[in-house]
Amino acid sequence: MGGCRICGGDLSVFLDLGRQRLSDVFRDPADDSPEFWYHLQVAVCAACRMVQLRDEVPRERMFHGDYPFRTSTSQRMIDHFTRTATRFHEQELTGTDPFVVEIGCNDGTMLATLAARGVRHLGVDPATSAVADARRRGVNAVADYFEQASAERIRKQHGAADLVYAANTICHIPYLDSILAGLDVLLREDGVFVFEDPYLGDVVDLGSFDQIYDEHFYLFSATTVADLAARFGFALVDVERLPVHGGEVRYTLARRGTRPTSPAVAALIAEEARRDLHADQTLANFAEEVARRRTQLVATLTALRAEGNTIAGYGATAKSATVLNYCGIGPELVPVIYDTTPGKQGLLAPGSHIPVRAFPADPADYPDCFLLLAWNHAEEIMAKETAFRAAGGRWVRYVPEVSVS
Ligand code: DWN
Ligand code: ZN
Repeated sequence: MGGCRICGGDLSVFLDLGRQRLSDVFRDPADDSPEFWYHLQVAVCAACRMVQLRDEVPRERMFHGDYPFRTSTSQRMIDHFTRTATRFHEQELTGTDPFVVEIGCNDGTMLATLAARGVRHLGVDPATSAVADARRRGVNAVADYFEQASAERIRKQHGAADLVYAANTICHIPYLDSILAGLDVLLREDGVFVFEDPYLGDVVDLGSFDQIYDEHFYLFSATTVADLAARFGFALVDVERLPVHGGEVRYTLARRGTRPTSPAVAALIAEEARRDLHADQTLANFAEEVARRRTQLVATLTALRAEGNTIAGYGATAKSATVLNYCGIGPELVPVIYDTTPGKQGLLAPGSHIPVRAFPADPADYPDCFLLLAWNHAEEIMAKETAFRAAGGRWVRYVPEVSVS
């Protein structure tokens, strides 16, 4: 087994989610070529306690021109990023002619607000089709991977950045040494690097094991991010818990000694120590809960089908690849998944080969039960689907526990 991607320490696997397909590679039904697979095992480092995947999937296989996910498929996420951009504009981008870079800008949902306010900006994302969508919104974006070499190019062309931001991107990148070296080149002396990703503490609390898939290489915490920052001359100066995507933390890094540290950092690190978040026993308990969840979910779906109910998946999320393939759920239990993303419709979900379709135009064609694969958008979805529930429809959930209601 290779060592920790951060410190080279020994890794120990605490959760094995089996042979998995790439979570965002939806398949043409006519394609009969062998499907790429990798082994999804989750490990913790004995030295720095960073939780990470044991195997690394080459980035070009995951983040390519046809990457189908679009940030703007959720109104609640659009609102979140509009608020984020407004706050940046008011608090961080207050100097003369400020410059902001977003790593993994996707369709430009966050940068669009800053572009409309005339702020100098650049989005960087390897997904060319998402970058094309961003440009259509009036956002300056380049199709590229962010790393030390591209950071040097950006610095040369645009000058130093006041702020570098990344949402749901940094946990996707195994080579954080190159990212932090790139930030060192690109950031102004007193600039900040702000990123937000799923929080290990929430994943453990909710048993949301589907936050683990090829793209989510790390599960961060305040403890491990503080350690990571210190290794590269940065300091973790602020943390903020976010209610999006089932619980995330927004981390703010600055060059060591350039910014005061918020008391929130020590408070979250202390809470993680108090609850033994990184302890082998905590992680082993989490793995046991994942196995229980699988047994309960399969039993629940099997019983619903045996009673004659029709079932459809709600949201062909990347996360759902982990759940469906780990639980062995295929078209015999869930014959279709509905999703609003045009780039996923008409294709087959990775591994399970469940067809992905647009939602039925006529609510009479809705199933008896929806398996809520986009559980992280539950609030938004429930508000939109009141008629389904009113007509007697039921929701099957597996986060934070298996339930039918
Ligand atoms: O980290 C990542 C997150 C931010 O986005 C990436 N690695 C990939 C992707 O993960 P995901 O696919 O699990 O994200 P979401 O936001 O949970 O995906 C929601 C899916 O559900 C999308 O395909 C859109 C769809 N959807 C829908 O059909 N109706 C979503 C909503 C809110 C809806 O009402
Ligand atoms: Zn380590």
